[in-house]
Amino acid sequence: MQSLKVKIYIAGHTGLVGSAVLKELTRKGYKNLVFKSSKELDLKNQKETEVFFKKERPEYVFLCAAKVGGILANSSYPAQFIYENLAIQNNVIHFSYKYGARKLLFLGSSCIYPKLAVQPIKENSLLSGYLEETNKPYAVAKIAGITMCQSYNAQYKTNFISAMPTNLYGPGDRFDAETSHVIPALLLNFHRAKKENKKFAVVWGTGKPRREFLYIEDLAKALVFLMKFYNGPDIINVGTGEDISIKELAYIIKEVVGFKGSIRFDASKPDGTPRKLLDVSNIRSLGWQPEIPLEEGLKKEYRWFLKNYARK
Ligand code: GFB
Repeated sequence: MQSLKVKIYIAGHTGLVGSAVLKELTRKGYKNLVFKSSKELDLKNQKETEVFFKKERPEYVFLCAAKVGGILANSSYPAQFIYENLAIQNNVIHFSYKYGARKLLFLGSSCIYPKLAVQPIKENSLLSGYLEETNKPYAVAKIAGITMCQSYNAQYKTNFISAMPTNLYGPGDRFDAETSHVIPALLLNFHRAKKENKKFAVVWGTGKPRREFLYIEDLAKALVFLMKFYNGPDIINVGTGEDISIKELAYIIKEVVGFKGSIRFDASKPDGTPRKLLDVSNIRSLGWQPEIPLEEGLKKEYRWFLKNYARK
């Protein structure tokens, strides 16, 4: 990606990750960007995807298209999570190879690592233990994608790299009480509780699990950086290297939103993995580091929510 004229395809450009990557590439001055909405091109459909790749022949591919969701969405729709992710990545990876892409970046997730992995989690702990049950179908699909990239590199000499981002948040998130990830769910939940003058708001689980959160613009910068400079065969973690308990997070979000009531924890809801803090020494040693602290990122996301969602 040394020239600004190279043809770059962003798969999933309307999602949280893809839209941030598109924005970052535009900001950097790349001029030949290709993207299609899921209505125009269904990446689950092998024929449609092949026709697209045959015509466009992108040189660089950011594979950001995926079926994603929070802990409850993952456990409620396991079939969709495994099928849709396998189908999308199968098609995009294979046709990127078949139609000569110079490089592809595949996105995994920190949930691909074993539930009880040693913390902070190093890249080499992949497949060293049992997965967390609530997101096993999603994790298995993502592990298949990583293995597919590595297998194509080994057999066909492609340059397909895989990045493992930690939990993400920021403008472009999906706000839904049931299926969102924890940050948009709590912003929405506390916002509604504030509007309705509720005495308390409910947070799922015990509040004890710890999570690491990366602001979406920091991730987009990391992905463009990796596409330019990283060519290794191994997966690479992308995170902040710091985590926080869900309880601490809930209290910060309560402040950001300005909700004055109290917080109750509903332990009948799943906690998921107790902790998943990534070891980010590899990407840091290459020269990338995050810029946006959690509280600042949460304020930006809440402002975006107020502008885009609150009146709907
Ligand atoms: O964000 P979340 O769904 O992702 O949940 P995971 C994180 C933690 O927040 C869990 C708690 O311990 C939840 O119990 N939590 C508290 C809430 N209140 C809420 C709420 O209102 N909504 C949600 N969603 N959580 C996902 C995986 O796991 O992480 C995906 O299922 C993916 O596969 C993603 O990898 C990054 O970190 O638990």
